[in-house]
Amino acid sequence: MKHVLLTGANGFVGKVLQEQLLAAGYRVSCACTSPNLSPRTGVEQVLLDIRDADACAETLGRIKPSHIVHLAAISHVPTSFRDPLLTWNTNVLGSLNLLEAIKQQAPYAFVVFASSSEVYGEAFKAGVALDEDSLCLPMNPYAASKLAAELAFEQYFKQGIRGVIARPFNHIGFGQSPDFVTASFARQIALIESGKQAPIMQVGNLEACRDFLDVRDVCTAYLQLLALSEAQDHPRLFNIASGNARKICSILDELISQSGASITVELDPQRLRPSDIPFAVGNCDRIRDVLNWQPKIPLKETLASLLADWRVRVVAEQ
Ligand code: A2R
Repeated sequence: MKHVLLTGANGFVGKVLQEQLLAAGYRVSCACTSPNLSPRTGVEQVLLDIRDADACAETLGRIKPSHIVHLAAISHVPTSFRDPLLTWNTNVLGSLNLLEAIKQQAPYAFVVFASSSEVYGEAFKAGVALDEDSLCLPMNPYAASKLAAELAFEQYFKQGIRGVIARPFNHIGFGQSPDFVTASFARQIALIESGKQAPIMQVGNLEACRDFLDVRDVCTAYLQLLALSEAQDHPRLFNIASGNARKICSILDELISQSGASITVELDPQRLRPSDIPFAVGNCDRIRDVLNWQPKIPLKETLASLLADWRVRVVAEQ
């Protein structure tokens, strides 16, 4: 049976991916830093801090997974500015610890590394959809750490480790932290609807264009990338993108129209990122041509699920 070790299993993407892996027939070992008190039935829990090299080796030696999806990371850009050491230790050294453990304990395992479209950084200023051969010019510690981890993966691939690197564009959906723009919008709308917030929304830069994907579509792409373990020859690097540019204000308009509440929008200068880029869209030719993957879930549906999630979550908030 195919047995996958999923790092970062309790995160936004990990929770969705667990479901899809189980549905696809994988045995799933979920690695997390603290126990999940209500784990998904059918998965096995593993406590693992990837900054601990010995623990990585012990875990890989015990589990001997056939597949690995490496999601664990400090994934929040402002946190990476606030705590670069934590970011580099987790995203780079943590990845190296995992790679060494794979090399020593599970050398036949096939690994999918979740990097990020953020690695392109300043290259987005060209204003076109970027493909995998585009320059990488990271603009924040998070992006730089992901690019460094990619280099580490490429080195281990050269030494015979099997796997691929994915660069997902902005994925959104239920369960995401309100630190991210669409979740922040949905949370505020839900708070306004429930009378917990005055009908004024605080927003950042609404003019930026992004390549938004439903997290479920991104997880489908990860599953298809795992299936490359059966292929003789394949590219090592894939954008996960829709190729569609969407202005953030169009997302806000759609969410407000789905709410029906009367809402005033106000700019909050604190929400403007120091290094914001106006246009960040991915070329998706490779993943479409090699895997026949493309996003299936309409944006309207994604935003409806996001709003429905926040309507439930704000009830539980103080
Ligand atoms: O602390 P936990 O158990 O909640 O796990 C977080 C995990 N993580 C770690 N796991 C092991 N050792 C560490 N030292 C460590 N530090 C953090 O990474 C958390 O559950 C997970 C990341 O989840 P999110 O922040 O929700 O990220 P998301 O959106 O699920 O993104 C998944 C991946 C990330 O690598 C992104 O950079 C990439 O997709 O694009």
